[in-house]
Amino acid sequence: MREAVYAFLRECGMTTVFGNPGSTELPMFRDFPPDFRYVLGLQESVVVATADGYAQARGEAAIVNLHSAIGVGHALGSIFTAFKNQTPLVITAGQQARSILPFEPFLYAEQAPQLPKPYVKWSCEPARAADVPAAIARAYYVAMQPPRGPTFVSVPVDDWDRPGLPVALREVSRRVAGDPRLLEHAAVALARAQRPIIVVGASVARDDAWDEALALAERHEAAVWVAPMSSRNSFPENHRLFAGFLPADRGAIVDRLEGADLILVLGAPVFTYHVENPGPAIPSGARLVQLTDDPAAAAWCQAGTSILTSLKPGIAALIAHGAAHPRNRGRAAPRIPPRAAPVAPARLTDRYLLQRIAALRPARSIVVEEAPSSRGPMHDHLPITEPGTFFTCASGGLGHGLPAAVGVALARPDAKVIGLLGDGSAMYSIQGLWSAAELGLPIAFIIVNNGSYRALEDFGRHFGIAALPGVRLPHLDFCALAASQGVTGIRVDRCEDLDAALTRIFAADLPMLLEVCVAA
Ligand SMILES: Cc1ncc(C[n+]2csc(CCOP(=O)(O)OP(=O)(O)O)c2C)c(N)n1
Repeated sequence: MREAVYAFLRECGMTTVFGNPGSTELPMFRDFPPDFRYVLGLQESVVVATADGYAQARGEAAIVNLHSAIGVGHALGSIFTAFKNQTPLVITAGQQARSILPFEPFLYAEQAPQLPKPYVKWSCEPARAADVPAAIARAYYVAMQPPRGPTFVSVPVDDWDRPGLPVALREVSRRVAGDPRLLEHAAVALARAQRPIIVVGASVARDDAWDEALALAERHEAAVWVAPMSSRNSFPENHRLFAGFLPADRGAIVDRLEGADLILVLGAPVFTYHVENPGPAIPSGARLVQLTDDPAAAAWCQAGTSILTSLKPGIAALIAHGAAHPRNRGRAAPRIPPRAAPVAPARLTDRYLLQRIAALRPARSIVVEEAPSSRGPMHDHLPITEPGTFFTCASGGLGHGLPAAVGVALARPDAKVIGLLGDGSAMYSIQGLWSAAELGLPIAFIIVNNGSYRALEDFGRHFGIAALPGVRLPHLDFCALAASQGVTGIRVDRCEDLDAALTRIFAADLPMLLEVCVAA
């Protein structure tokens, strides 16, 4: 059976196996084919997040192997994130041998296919060893169907050395096409709108529809906002029509969208909220049209029309329908909020750091961000202007960014990867530094060290709490943590030293870590 699985994985291009091994999987790696490589992560949440970054950056599914129930348990937070990220992962996990399953053996996974639910799209433990290749093939096709996401196959350890039925790679559609009638209505509504606003979400980037979104916005002279908590970049943030980032707050969203007569949401839910706030979802007088590849997001959309479609063909259909309505040629220019003013080098703040990263980072470099309270300053001072150059997690689950940067760098050796990480966030998956060092990936890890869970301190004020326990992070030494894993670290706590340090880590051909001690 093992040969049949490897033959299928090879055909799909899944020749990089992300894993952390255990006794219940070892026969999977007997005669490990020389054209495959194994990427070792030192904890399973790191393994899955690394695979997530790799799969997203390639736009193809990645294969992961975890150790029985405990490995899946460790990985579950990252599986949740991969589900929210719509990242195609085929996750296998070891199970005890079939003949001893009734006797609750050591490392046995009880109800193995249930364990990662509901954060996998499909899961199974095949009834026979012979069916494992077919199960993995199904897991692959499901992972790649929109909305993409992780799938799971539990494999009893004795199966790998039993006969298996080979499976051939089939062509299975990876996109869905929207209802032409609804798309036509949407195109007409857009052409007739006096003040259309476009909201772009991560599915625009995931479906490689950057050019289409740009062309549509320019055709209709529509202001473009980024959907709340978007995990990918879908529009040039230095474009004259770029309006900014919607907050994850119902009332604040309505304020930003006020005055629109048509809100066209491309590839995002309507909307992701982080705080309670009563009231309508969209301003009164506005009509909403959503293009989404996610049937669930279409079903719970709070207003208007939802069109289930992959984003590239969906937006292309809106463009193909025709030019802006002649009546609208003379309509008022879209309202674009003013850009943030530059910050002076008075104190080493996260804002100043982000401004210098923007000035010094290599062309086409990719930012993988997990620095919660620096997200706003990043939006203000580090504009992302090219497609496929920004990743963060859609789930809000910390521990994704550091290993995801490793996966992105593995997939994109042509680009400098910058891991922009909070001190708290980095500690959830600090073992990822070891993988970066072992793989020799020239990632620039930048730790925004503010000595606290600053976002929670800020959030405490939302609940009227002035002082919170458990949010201070003194005594962490990131240079020492890096050095112990084979990564060179430098620490900076003065504005004067920042440019030289950034220049050095951006030029390095091995991973480096820059710990920036920032003022409040
Ligand atoms: C796995 C997980 N645990 C806890 C949280 C709650 N949480 C949200 S923001 C945050 C603080 C992150 O600290 P840091 O990375 O230092 O960034 P800062 O807030 O200081 O910008 C925490 C703990 C979370 N989102 N995910």
